[in-house]
Amino acid sequence: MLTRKKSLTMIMISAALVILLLAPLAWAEDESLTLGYVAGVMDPFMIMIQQGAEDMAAEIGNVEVVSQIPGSWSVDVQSPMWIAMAARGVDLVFGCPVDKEALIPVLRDVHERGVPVITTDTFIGDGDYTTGPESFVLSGIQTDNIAAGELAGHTMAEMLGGEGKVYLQEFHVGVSTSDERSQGFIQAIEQYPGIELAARNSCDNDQDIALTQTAAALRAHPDIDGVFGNNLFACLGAAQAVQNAGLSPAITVIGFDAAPSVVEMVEKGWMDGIVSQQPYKIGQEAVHHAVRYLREGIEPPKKIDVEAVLFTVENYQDPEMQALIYQ
Ligand code: T6T
Repeated sequence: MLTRKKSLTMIMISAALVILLLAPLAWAEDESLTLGYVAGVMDPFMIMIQQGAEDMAAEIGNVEVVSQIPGSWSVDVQSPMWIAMAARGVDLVFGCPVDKEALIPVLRDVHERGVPVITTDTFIGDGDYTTGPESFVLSGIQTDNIAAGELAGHTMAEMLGGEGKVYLQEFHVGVSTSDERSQGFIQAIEQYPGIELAARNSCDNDQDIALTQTAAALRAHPDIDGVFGNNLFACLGAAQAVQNAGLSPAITVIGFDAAPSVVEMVEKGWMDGIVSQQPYKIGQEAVHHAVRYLREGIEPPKKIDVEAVLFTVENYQDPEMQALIYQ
C-alpha cells in the first residue's frame, strides 16, 4: 500500500513529467511566425527574393512567408498591400517600397500598428535608418546600388577605351535603386575626361517606353557610342532600340539584372555586359534577420549590402555565373 505522502509525491512527479513533455510543443507553437513580403512589381528579380525568403523560412522551420506582388510599378497599387499585411496581423513585413518619399507614411503606418518593417532592394528616405525620421525601419537589405552603378560606368568607360558619348536609360526617377545606379554610373564616367553623358531619360519601368526613348536619343545624338539601361526593363528596351537602329555591335550596351531574357542579349551579341544582383540572397537575409529579431530579440544591422556581380561575354557561361541568373 502506498502511503498518502508517497502517492502525493508520485502525482507531483507525473504532473512535472507531463509539463516537461508538453513544454517544447507549447514553445514551438508560440514561436510560429508569419512574415509578409510586398514586392515592387511582378518580375524575375522580385520572384527570386520571394524564393530566397521561402527557402530560408522552410530551413528555419515554423515560419510562413505570405507575399503580395503588384502587377505594375505603382504607389497606388502597392500602398494598400503594405497596410493589408499589417491588418492581417503578420509578425513582420519586408518588401520593396516603390518610391523613396511616397511610401514613408505608409511604412510608418505599418510600424505604428505594431508590425516591424524591413526594406529589401529599394529604401525610403535617404536609406539611413540609424537616425532621423525613418529610423523606425529595422533594416535595409539591398544591393549597394551606387557601387553597382559605378561598376557599370567603369565597365562602359573601359570598353570604350576612355573615349565617347554615352546614353543613360533610367528605369524610374524617384526610386532609390534607379537614382543610386544613375548616381554611381555618372560618378564613374566623370573620372574619364574623354567620356561624355549625351542624354538620359526615365521610362517608368516600361520596356516599350525605354525602347522609344533610346531610339529618340540615338536619332538626336548620332554619335552615341555606349548605352546603359539601369534595370531589367530599361536595358531590354535600350538594347532592342540599338539593334533596331542597326547599331549593334557598334554601340556598346551595358544592361542590369541577369534575368534569362537579358542574358540572352549577351548570347546574341546585342549586349556587352550586365551588372547584376543577388536577389535570392536578399530574400534569405531578410527572413534570417526577421526571425532572429522576432524570436531572439537580436536587432539586425541597419544596412546590409549584398554584392553586385558583372556578367561579360567572357564569363557568362561559367557555372558560378550561371548560378546567379534569375530563374
Ligand atoms: O532592378 C530590379 C530592382 O532592383 C529594382 O528596384 C526594380 O527593378 C528590378 O526589379 C528589375 O526589374
